[in-house]
Amino acid sequence: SAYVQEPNDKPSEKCGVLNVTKITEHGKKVRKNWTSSWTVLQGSTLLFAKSQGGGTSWFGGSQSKPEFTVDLRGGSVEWASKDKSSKKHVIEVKTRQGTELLIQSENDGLVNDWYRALQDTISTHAWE
Ligand code: I3S
Repeated sequence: SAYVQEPNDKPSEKCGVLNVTKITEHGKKVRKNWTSSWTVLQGSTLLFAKSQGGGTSWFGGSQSKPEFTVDLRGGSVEWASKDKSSKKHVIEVKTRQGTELLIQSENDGLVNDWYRALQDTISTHAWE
């Protein structure tokens, strides 16, 4: 499925369930801990909350506050190389704060959409 650009320039908003792990924090390697996370892209911020069941939970709901957020401004997104993970369809996100994340799904169309959305976000907010 193709990523569809909104016709007008409203702030990017996208959400869904992805498998996520940090691999680096403050520039230091950390142990992988793949977790299914409810993921929201809101403006230039990427937010993660614990995924609840089938992924139908809404972020603003009472039990799901974000566990973790990253600022994408000045960051980068690329397809993770094979040595980063044995999984398929893995995106590597690097932030200016020295956090590196891997995000993944078995659904390649879904991951492609996220890749495009994250790249668009980073280029849109490059000069802030
Ligand atoms: O990059 P690694 O160390 O091979 O990552 C794998 C490990 O983190 C493994 O956990 P433990 O070694 O802590 O038991 C995970 O279960 C795997 O999923 C990790 O590798 P993948 O290739 O799935 O990202």
